[in-house]
Amino acid sequence: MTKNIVIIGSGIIGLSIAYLLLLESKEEVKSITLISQHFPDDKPIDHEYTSPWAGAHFRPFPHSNDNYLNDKRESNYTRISYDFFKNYLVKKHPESTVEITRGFQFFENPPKSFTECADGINGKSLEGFKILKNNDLLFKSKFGCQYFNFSLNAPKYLIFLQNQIFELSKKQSIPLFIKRMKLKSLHEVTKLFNNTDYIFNASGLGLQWDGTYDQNTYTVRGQTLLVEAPPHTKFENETHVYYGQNDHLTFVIKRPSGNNYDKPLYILGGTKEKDCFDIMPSKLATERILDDARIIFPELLINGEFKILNINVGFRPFRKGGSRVESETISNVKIIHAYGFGSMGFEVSIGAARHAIQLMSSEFSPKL
Ligand SMILES: Cc1cc2nc3c(=O)[nH]c(=O)nc-3n(C[C@H](O)[C@H](O)[C@H](O)COP(=O)(O)OP(=O)(O)OC[C@H]3O[C@@H](n4cnc5c(N)ncnc54)[C@H](O)[C@@H]3O)c2cc1C
Ligand SMILES: *[C@@H]1O[C@H](CO)[C@@H](O)[C@H](O)[C@H]1NC(C)=O
Ligand SMILES: *[C@@H]1O[C@H](CO)[C@@H](O)[C@H](O)[C@H]1NC(C)=O
Ligand SMILES: *[C@@H]1O[C@H](CO)[C@@H](O)[C@H](O)[C@H]1NC(C)=O
Ligand SMILES: *[C@@H]1O[C@H](CO)[C@@H](O)[C@H](O)[C@H]1NC(C)=O
Ligand SMILES: CC(=O)N[C@H]1CO[C@H](CO)[C@@H](O)[C@@H]1O
Repeated sequence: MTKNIVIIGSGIIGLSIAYLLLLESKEEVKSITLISQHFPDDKPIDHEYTSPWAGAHFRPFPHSNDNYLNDKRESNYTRISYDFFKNYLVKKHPESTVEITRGFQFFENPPKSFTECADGINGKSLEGFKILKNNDLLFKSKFGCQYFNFSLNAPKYLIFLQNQIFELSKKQSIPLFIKRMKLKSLHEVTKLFNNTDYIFNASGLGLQWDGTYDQNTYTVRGQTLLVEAPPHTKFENETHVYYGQNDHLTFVIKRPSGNNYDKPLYILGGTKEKDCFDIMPSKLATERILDDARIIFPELLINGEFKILNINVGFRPFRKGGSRVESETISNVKIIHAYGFGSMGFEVSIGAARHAIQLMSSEFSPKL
């Protein structure tokens, strides 16, 4: 059976699903309709649209005891994405901006899960994993580790995906419909597109059938600074995350340009604020980031100052208990949910999209 597919959401998750459907899926896709309130080439970018505000890099995490299976599933997504980035995009598509770098994490108060190398944060599944020696520890940190990593330019990567979707659908003569709208509910989709076979729900926070959003989702605000730095610092090939006192989080992630001529740009972060919905940059947060970064990452200073080009504010779409990648049938409509990825939409993107596509194939086949 050929399939008319509707994808809701044009963030990293919705675009990755469309991309992989066209690139590698064996499904017979009849058409793809992408419905979204926002798209990667919007100017200016809305703060409700999370993906373009991301770092973005790969930051592995230990599996927690109380959410072990979910963490394991999400961790698996990140390894699948890493492999795809390293073995496919880096080699075939330099314009994707994906670069492999070295990742570092430093802790002033290291959690046990890190010092004991719990599942998810050890050499078993992390290429190049190493615990740092004392004299390699940054500033006041008591523990640090390193692993191989990637960084990418989030806004440019989204545009790359969109271009690939256009190109691949054309090449394969699969009709692609792009519809910009704010859906009032998932139910509305079936009224607008009455020949829909499958709906992918990649709406970030989980738009529901009845028009509300998943009650378990919530946002965590993130403020970061886009800075220009001197050429050829170590951060060219390294991303650093520093966990200080009082939950101070300070990180630097290269923002690769995809070509060699642009200025060296970095994302300097950042905050993680629950229950804060302010789209305006907070001066206090900016100063906190700068104060910490001045001490921890002084290599980024130009003539003793940070050269700030932009202040980013985005809202990470979290979900209690973890992301939802699940199939569901409502009123005979087959839905595959893929939302609630919090602070790791880019790192899980390829693994999560593949899983969502697998569910489309496996869950809805006629059961005899
Ligand atoms: C400061 C910051 C730093 C980050 N750093 C990283 C990082 O280093 N690595 C990493 O992996 N992740 C990072 N993230 C997290 C990452 O950005 C998110 O996990 C990811 O963007 C979520 O993608 P998404 O596609 O689920 O949601 P979104 O990008 O929000 O996309 C949701 C889509 O659904 C559409 N939509 C929603 N509701 C409706 C509706 N009712 N009708 C029509 N369309 C609708 C929207 O228009 C949008 O297109 C960071 C986030 C922030 C804020
Ligand atoms: C589906 O929509 C088309 C075009 O809007 C319409 O002509 C057709 O009658 C609809 N079919 C059903 C079953 O509603
Ligand atoms: C999208 O996800 C939400 C969150 O769980 C879910 O409740 C809703 O039904 C989904 N939307 C659709 C169209 O399936
Ligand atoms: C980063 O890596 C590139 C490519 O391997 C290399 O040319 C460059 O010198 C490295 N930068 C630094 C500061 O080490
Ligand atoms: C990881 O995800 C892939 C793709 O969805 C799946 O085939 C595989 O079984 C998963 N592995 C684990 C250990 O969960
Ligand atoms: C696996 C892999 O590609 N690792 C890379 C990680 O980053 C370092 C530093 O840039 C590279 O040398 C590795 O090849």
